[in-house]
Amino acid sequence: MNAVPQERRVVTAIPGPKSQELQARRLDTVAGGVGSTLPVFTKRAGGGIIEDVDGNRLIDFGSGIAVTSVGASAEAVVRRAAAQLQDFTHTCFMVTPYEGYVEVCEALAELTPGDHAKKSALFNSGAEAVENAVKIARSYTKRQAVVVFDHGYHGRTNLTMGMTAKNMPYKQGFGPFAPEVYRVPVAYGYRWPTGAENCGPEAAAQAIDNITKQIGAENVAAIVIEPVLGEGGFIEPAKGFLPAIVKFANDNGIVFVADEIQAGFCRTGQWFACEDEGIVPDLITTAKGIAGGLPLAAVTGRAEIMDSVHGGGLGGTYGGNPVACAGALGAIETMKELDLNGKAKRIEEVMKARLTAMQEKFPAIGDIRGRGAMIAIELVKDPVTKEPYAEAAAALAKYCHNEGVLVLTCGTYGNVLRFLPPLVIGEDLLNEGLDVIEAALAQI
Ligand code: PLZ
Repeated sequence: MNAVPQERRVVTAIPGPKSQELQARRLDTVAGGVGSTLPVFTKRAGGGIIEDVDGNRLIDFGSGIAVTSVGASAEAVVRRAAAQLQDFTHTCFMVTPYEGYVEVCEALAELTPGDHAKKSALFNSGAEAVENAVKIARSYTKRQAVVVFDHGYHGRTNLTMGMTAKNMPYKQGFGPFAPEVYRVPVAYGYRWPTGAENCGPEAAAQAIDNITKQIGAENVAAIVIEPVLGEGGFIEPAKGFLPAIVKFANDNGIVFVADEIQAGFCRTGQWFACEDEGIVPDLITTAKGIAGGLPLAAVTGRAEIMDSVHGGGLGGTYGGNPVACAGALGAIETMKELDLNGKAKRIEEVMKARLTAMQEKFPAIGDIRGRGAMIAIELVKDPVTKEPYAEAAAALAKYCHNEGVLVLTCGTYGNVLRFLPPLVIGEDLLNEGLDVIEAALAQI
């Protein structure tokens, strides 16, 4: 078993010579459109550490974009997936089914909010789950329009690209986009003109007004939102916004879809981020954290909505692959056994306390936000004008990378530094990563 030493170690330049050699080969053969945050090539990873081919050990504040919440080599994930590999790699659930798929759907029914009858369908990627949630909502409502939000992110396929707000790099040159996708305002408290206090109800009223006046509620099949907006900048919709949108959806026969692909599975200190305001979505999309790094995604929801689709209408060759399902069962077992919701809450406590202290020294930190192990700082040139400071986010990330701490940026304005450590990270590593971030802030 791979037991990566849980310590930061920088022994070469970042990236080191072996990574640079691999990067040169990569540039010759991998399409230029596929980027990498940091071209150090991974040798092994686990707990809170990524070890590269040059022997550097980086503190992982990215989790492969919120995927390896249980670590990148969690014992139960590896054990169950390896055992499944020995038995069979694939039959295709649509040809001859297997138990693992059913067990994952049972776990999803148990863990997702609400005590109504639920059913699930499994897929390979987050984007595929979102696409299928829209298919299911359209089939159920016999309507076409899909409502999404400013700063939302839902994927890179044609439909989900159209549902995603940000043009560069996701959409530029890739149109035309699917029709019947409409974008409305979201409750972004930090940047709401009349202040965060008023933001929830005001933004909900604006969104609902746009829907009723510009689309017509009776034409809307689904409202799709991330309960904490991820790629758009870790925006927690201001209090009151989500419940108002859910009520509007319920009152108008619209399917409310929570895209929990990034925020779900213990990441925010709850099984699902929408639980924070007691929201029970009609459909939930999951991926990323669900399977400890193996590709799996799901749509879970009210049985009558899920079952409105004709037999054979949902599927895909690999959807719910048996190895990925085994990995998911291992990841869920780990989340329960190690109380990773509790761990995520503790990570929030440590991070927010340290970041709040840093904000007093460094006015570039305009906002600190997020929940659990989904925490970010928004960087601004001036705390009054709140002018986005993307250069600072890039410079901070570069400093951290050179010092052996892997951090990611995000946000519509590219000015958000986000922290997504594996939930199993040791508190010493967490604090050491924060020390490096503090040193980086002192440099800019
Ligand atoms: N919905 C909320 O966060 C994926 C994308 C990174 P896939 N986010 C990371 C990138 O640059 O491609 C995501 C998400 C939410 C949907 C998706 C899409 O999930 O598994 O990447 O298709």
